[in-house]
Amino acid sequence: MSINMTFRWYGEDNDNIKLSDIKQIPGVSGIVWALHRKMPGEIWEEDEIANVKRQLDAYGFHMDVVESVNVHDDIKIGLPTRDLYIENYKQCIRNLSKYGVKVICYNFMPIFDWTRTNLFHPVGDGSTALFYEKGLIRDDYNAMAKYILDFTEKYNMSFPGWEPERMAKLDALFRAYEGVDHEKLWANLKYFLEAIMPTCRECDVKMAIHMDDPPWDIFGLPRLLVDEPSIDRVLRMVDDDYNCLTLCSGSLGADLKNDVAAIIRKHCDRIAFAHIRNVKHFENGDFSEASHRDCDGDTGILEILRAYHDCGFKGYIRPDHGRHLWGEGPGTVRPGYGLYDRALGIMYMHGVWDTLDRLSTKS
Ligand code: DNO
Repeated sequence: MSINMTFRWYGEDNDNIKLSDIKQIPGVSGIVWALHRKMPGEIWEEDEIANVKRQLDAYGFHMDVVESVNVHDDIKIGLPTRDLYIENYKQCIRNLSKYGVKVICYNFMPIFDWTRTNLFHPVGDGSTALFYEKGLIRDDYNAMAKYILDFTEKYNMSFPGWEPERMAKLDALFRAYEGVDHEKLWANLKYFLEAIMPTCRECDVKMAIHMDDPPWDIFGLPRLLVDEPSIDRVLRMVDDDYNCLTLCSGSLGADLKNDVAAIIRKHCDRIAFAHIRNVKHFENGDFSEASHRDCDGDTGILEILRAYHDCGFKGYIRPDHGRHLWGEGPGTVRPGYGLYDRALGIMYMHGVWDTLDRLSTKS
């Protein structure tokens, strides 16, 4: 049973990794891409999409998965201006579908996307990885944002979800989210999804919501997609084949109570996109990201892959964050998105998948 393996790439002038490098990793069929210079709410124009398509075509990669078309804060907050941004979002869906896009990965996290306290934490073997120090995420969101923004400024690298333009108005953004509690945010997500589902159907584009990372509230901001009940809820709330998941094993796996493999078995047909990432926990609540090898973390990578295999998973898959290896470090690599460890992750996943294939044809 074949697997649709993909690799996230930030774009020609925005990533030190070249498509020609990715081409040398065995068994990668497509590139997970985005127009990273777009602000949430802007329309992705056809000529801009066509330009990326030309680049990917030259290497025989498909462009079926976009990560991410970011959702404007006004939609998450539920302001009257949301309808305008929803119209723009629909136009993005239409434009993307013309170039073959099948899945849009997005998130509904208020203000921040993934949150870590150290981007290059020593793993102990000479490599570094993204790290979350629980004690550092308390009240002072400005201090944490400053750490990330100093990094992006120093290395002239902006991260999706951490756009300097948005971060510059952080206090105002926090004020705008006052009163947006969990239920309000759920209602705003429902409003957004119900508004765009007809366009998704018409264009055959699946919306695949990413889990919240980490899967708990931070800085008093509500986070929704954190565990099995919340995943059940989003799928039931808008029960449509085009309302799907980006099932991120590492985001969910940051909370040891989550049984990621069980969630996969329950909802496999609604998982459009699988992110495979391994996480290692420490007793004080801190966690570090780890290699994809099962025993290097506590996420249960083997059981997760077995669950996808057993269910006949038909979606797209990619290695998620990797460690930084062999000279990769600040300035040479996007945190979590180096070449080598993600390539090793792919080979590990292919090894497991091929073995499961072989075993299942023999039995
Ligand atoms: C982390 C990524 C996320 C993801 C967004 C989707 O590295 O998996 O940042 O792209 O949350 O919108």
